[in-house]
Amino acid sequence: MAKTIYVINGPNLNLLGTREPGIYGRFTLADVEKLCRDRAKDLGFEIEFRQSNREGEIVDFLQEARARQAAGVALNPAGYTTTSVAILDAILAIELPVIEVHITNIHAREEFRRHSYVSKAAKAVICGFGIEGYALAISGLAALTEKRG
Ligand code: CA2
Repeated sequence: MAKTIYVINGPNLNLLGTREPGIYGRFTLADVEKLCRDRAKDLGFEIEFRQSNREGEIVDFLQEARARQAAGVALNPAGYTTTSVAILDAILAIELPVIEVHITNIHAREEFRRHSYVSKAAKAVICGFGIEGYALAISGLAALTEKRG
């Protein structure tokens, strides 16, 4: 049975492609989902694709990934990146590789976006590649999974 990778998106990412195209581009979250499914399929993985505007629901998704023995998680915590100790604690608790993804280069934007609680527990961080960053995270998780046997 193909191993599953969770792709979890935080608040407001449901608006992708409909607002602020100058910052986040014209691709929608449905386009991101298709990109993730295509890359995962090429690599022999399946995708659980989630989005929530609620912090606790993101914690629930992370715990679900653990319970379902997922290979790992690609997580764009969006606005919770800079504030959420609860999401940090969930990542520490689930003991799965979590790749933090940001569409934009958070280091080239406002100073407050640079601090990430999630980075303290993430296996790796990808930012600035646009939505291609999600595909890179899936490739990285697939490589890690192969390495671990
Ligand atoms: O670059 C990213 O992926 C971010 O995680 C996006 C977050 C932002 O708070 C982070 O600093 C960087 C914002 C997501 C909001 O998404 C929108 C998409 C379209 C229109 C408005 C918001």
